[in-house]
Amino acid sequence: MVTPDLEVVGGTRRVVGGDAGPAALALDAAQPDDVALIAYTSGTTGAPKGAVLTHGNLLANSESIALTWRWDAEDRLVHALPIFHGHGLCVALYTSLLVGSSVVLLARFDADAVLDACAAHRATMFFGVPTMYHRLAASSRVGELARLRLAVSGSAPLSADLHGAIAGSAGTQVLERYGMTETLMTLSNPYEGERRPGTVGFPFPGVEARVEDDGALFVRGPTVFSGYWERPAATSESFLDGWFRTGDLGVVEDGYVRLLGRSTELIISGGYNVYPAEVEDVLLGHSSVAEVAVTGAPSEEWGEVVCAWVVPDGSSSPDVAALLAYAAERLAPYKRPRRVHFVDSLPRNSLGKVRRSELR
Ligand code: MCA
Ligand code: AMP
Repeated sequence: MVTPDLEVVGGTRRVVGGDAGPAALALDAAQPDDVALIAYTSGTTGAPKGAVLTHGNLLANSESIALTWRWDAEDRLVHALPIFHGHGLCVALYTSLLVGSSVVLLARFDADAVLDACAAHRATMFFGVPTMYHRLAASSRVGELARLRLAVSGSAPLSADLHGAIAGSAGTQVLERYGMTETLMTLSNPYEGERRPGTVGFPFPGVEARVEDDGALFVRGPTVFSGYWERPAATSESFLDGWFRTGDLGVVEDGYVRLLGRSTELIISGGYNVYPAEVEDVLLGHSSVAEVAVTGAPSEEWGEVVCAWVVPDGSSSPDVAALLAYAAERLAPYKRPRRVHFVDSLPRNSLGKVRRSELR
């Protein structure tokens, strides 16, 4: 086995030289525009699209995060996020690797396990989705978050109430930031200065953001991907004059961006994305369903939960349990409806399209 040398460069441990051989050299040869990662994200039709991220995108993302959040080699991050998404992989893990800091990897999120790990490893940082903060806030140990220098929330909206609850019981001002798989991290509340509850702050270094009159949020900068893998039409639809159309709606208040929802029908449950079309297609396959529309219903714990509005086909009496069992065999747990409403008909516009806003 080859043992590479370790060199300390400005506090960062790097593997250099030794007789590590051609494999190590090949890694170093990657150019900024070379493809590093194809991250799959669902589309409005439910069909996954591969977001092509380059080495340059990943590096820009980690460098701007480290700079903005004052992340250095002394930091210790408690990590309980899935590493198959940008949050757990590109924000938490890659930045730790770039900076040369330490990570305590937990197999899954559990409020006690996170707080135990913070204490046992003298952690300085925790990153989570709002559902995790909701569970931490409900714990009698929430005050222990005070030992961290930084707690970050992202992937879904952190309500001002939850922000306030954690500030009230732990004294911690959770730092909320915003990003997407396609753009990596683009907006962040400040490390120093006011972290304004209910907002996602300002652009990261090198990133530009703009909100149109209709609220559409556009971003551009070195973290923004180059396009979807082998999907030129989807790629050109998502850019306007070089700016990426996020699909999120916002407003700028004193320079802070406040998100107001999405222009698409995406449901975000516990930080996971659910596209109504995929759930509707499955439910339509059940013999008792004539028509169905799926929406997100507000939930304090999950942000949103999946809600199905079903027009029964009339041949048998509606059976929620049977429908949920059918869905459970075909959908990942976070995509399954938590609520089912039987209705006589779905509200539709003159073109026949379901008016989801009337169902919510
Ligand atoms: C689990 N369940 C869910 C979810 N997760 N239901 C709805 N929404 C969910 N997100 C189901 C379980 O399957 C189970 O169903 C029931 O809920 C209770 O499970 P529980 O044990 O309480 O849940 P858990 O396993 O503790 O998971 C909760 C979680 C998890 C830890 C909050 O959802 C999670 O890790 N979310 C993070 C997702 C994330 O990293 N997203 C980033 C993507 P049953 O009772 O039927 O068995 S966005 C991104 O990456 C961009 C770049 C960004 O901006 O960050
Ligand atoms: P994904 O496509 O899985 O990368 O999810 C990206 C989406 O997550 C964004 O388009 C937003 O809708 C949402 N998101 C990420 N961070 C936040 C946040 N801090 N507040 C509200 N929504 C967020």
